[in-house]
Amino acid sequence: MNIKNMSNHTNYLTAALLVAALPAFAGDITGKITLRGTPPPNPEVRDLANDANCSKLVKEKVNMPFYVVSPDGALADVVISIKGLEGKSTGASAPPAVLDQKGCQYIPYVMAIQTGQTLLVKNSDPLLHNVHATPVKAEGSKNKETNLPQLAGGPDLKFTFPSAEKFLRFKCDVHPWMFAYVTVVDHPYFDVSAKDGTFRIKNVPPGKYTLEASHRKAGELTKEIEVTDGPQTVDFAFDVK
Ligand SMILES: [Cu+2]
Repeated sequence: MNIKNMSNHTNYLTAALLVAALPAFAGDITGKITLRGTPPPNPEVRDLANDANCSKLVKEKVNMPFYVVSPDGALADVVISIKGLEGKSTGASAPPAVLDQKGCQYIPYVMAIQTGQTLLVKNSDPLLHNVHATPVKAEGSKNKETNLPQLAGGPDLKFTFPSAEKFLRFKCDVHPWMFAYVTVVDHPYFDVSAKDGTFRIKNVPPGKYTLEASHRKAGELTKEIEVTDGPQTVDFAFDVK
């Protein structure tokens, strides 16, 4: 072996060792959202109970889901999202998200999608709904107001939103109590807290970020985080507002 070959061999070895020593490329963030204090009672949707058609579909009492809290204080419908990863949307190739209309209510009440991701709105009711997306007219936002009737058994409606927006409101122009809030995020690193308050954001690239938790009524909380190799837990506790 001459000197030149020996040198090449050493370089290969060094490269292999470097690759092995690199940290994993992503970390998972999990956590739980809780609410301190007793929220005001969710108001009953009397208009639904009084509607001749909708009342046939829903037998139980319906309340506006302003605060969805479990007995142990777990808070649902909180959007948890990382700031600083804007521009990394994979929405165009992501599977569609689904917003259903069932029992004259939007299900889910709060959800989050990516910019460019297809949102399918379904009508599972045997009656007409009118799906009305009402983005705020913010400077620089390309999100468009859209208003579409959807007959019973009609095909799914498709929506996409090019700009990030928090709690973009959907309403129904036939049933004035029907609302849904769709947060649009410009990357895939977000989640919405489940009924047990938990959330999971997967495969976050390493870095220092602000993690933001937003609830329609309780407001916003932020925490500074650093994502490195492996999982970490970040919890948020809201106060009743
Ligand atoms: Cu409706």
